[in-house]
Formats: sequence, structure tokens, C-alpha cells
Amino acid sequence: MPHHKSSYTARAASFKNPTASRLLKLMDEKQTNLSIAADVTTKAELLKLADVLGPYICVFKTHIDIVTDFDQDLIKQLEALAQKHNFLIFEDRKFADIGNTVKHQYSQGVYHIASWSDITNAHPLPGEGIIKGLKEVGLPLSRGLLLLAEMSSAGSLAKGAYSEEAVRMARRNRDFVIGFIGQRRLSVPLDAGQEQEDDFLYLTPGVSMAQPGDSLGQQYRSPEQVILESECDVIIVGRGIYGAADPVAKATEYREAGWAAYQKRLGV
Ligand code: 6AU
Repeated sequence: MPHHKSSYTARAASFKNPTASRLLKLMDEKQTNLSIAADVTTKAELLKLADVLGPYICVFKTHIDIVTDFDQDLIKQLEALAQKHNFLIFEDRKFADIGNTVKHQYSQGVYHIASWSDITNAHPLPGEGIIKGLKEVGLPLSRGLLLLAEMSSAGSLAKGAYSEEAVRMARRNRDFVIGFIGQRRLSVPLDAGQEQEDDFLYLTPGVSMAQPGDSLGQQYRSPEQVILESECDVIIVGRGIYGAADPVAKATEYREAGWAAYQKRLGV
């Protein structure tokens, strides 16, 4: 059976990475494939979103470097909320340098990302060394990495052979690379000796039920297009939720739309 036709829980067993299995199971437990892109710039707003939206999401996605009053207590409180509401934390760092540099960026500096973020992401642009560097830090901590195989923005250069190479890099590092940021489930010819396609998670940004895009190149599609037509696993929604007058009501709508599309995909 193709991976996207199996339930999230059934797929959990084929991942050795504990973060991937945990995510897949908690999605079915909480009945949500919604991730919030919490792109707010104060500690108070970020924690408020995590607390009020926590029950409806599987992944809380941060851009920690946009928080003006960042401090260690923010991390402590965010981790407590992740426990309380059972969601994973994803720092959307988009690493893009050589292995030796990203290793330090991931573990050191002001943010110590590896110490609190279950998932992070990286551009495959520099080549496989970026994965090796991040893996040295992240694997002992059971973290998971997503590669940016495609982007949602207009004119993105991440397409075609570039995206396919991202999949091949991921196959060679399946202990740490749990999936992709992408716009659709990618189908790449099997490597010599491979009998079936490896399963990977696809987390997809550029989701809105109201807008076709923004003024800076972002392009939006609906939850149904992402989960059903493009066979991705998680919808990542930012302004469509936190920018609304009632974020909890909006999160409920996106959660229901994403879940209905998943059930349709499974044929239930
Ligand atoms: O829903 P929005 O447009 O308000 O926010 C989308 C979020 C932002 C982006 O930094 C991020 O998703 N994003 C990413 C990620 C998650 O890596 C990749 C991409 O191709 N497009 C994109 O918007 O936090």
C-alpha cells in the first residue's frame, strides 16, 4: 500500500527515529495534522498561542530569532506547554551552511536550539555535510530533521533535480532525516537495491483557506489540496490562524479541514 494511504499510526513503526514515530502517533491520538506557524515577536504572544492553540495542534513551529524579549524562561515555559498539551516543538531555523558551522549554530549561541526543539529544518543546498553536522548534535538527543525539498514562495529555485536530490540525501540519512518541507509528496526513482520507497513525513506551509498569497511572494493552497491532492501529512498555518480575530476558532476550522482531508485520503 502506498504510504499516504496508511494511517499515521500504522506508519509510525517504519520510522526508527523516535521523534517521527512520536509525531505520527500523537497526530492520530489528538486527531490533528495541524501545525501552527507562531510568527509573533514577543514572549507573551508566543506563550499565549502555545497555550490556547496547544490542544488543536500536533506541532508548534517557532522562529525563535524574531522574539524581541527572548530569554531562557521562554524556553522553559514553552517546554512545559508542550508537555501539558502534547505537541512537538519545531524551530524553523532553515540551516544553510557547511556541516561544521551548522553544528555550532544548532547547539550553541544564544538559543541552544538542539536542547529544546524536537524538530528543525535545513536546506540541502550545501550538500550532505549539512546533515552530517546537524546529526552529530541532534541524533544523540533523538531529534529529527526536515529537509527543504521545495518552498511555497513564487520563483523558488528548489525544484526538479534539486528536490529529487534532497530525497536521495534523506534516504541515506533516514536515522535523522524524518521528512521534508515540501509542496507535494515526491516520487523519485528507487536507488539500486531498493525495493520500495522509504516513508517520509511531508510538512507543508503555504496554507490558507482565505487568501491566494501575500505581497511578498507567499503562495497559498487549501488543506484539502495539500493533504488529499498533494498527499502531504501536516498543514502549517501561520497568519491564517494567529492573524485572525479569533485564533482558536480558526485553528478549529483548519484542524477540521485537515483532518477531513486525511480521512478522505484513507477512504474512511
Ligand atoms: O502561513 P504563513 O504564510 O503566515 O506562514 C508560513 C510559515 C512561515 C514561513 O517561514 C514558513 O511557514 N515556510 C517554510 C517553512 C516552514 O520552512 C517553508 C516555505 O517554503 N514556506 C513557508 O512559508 O513561518
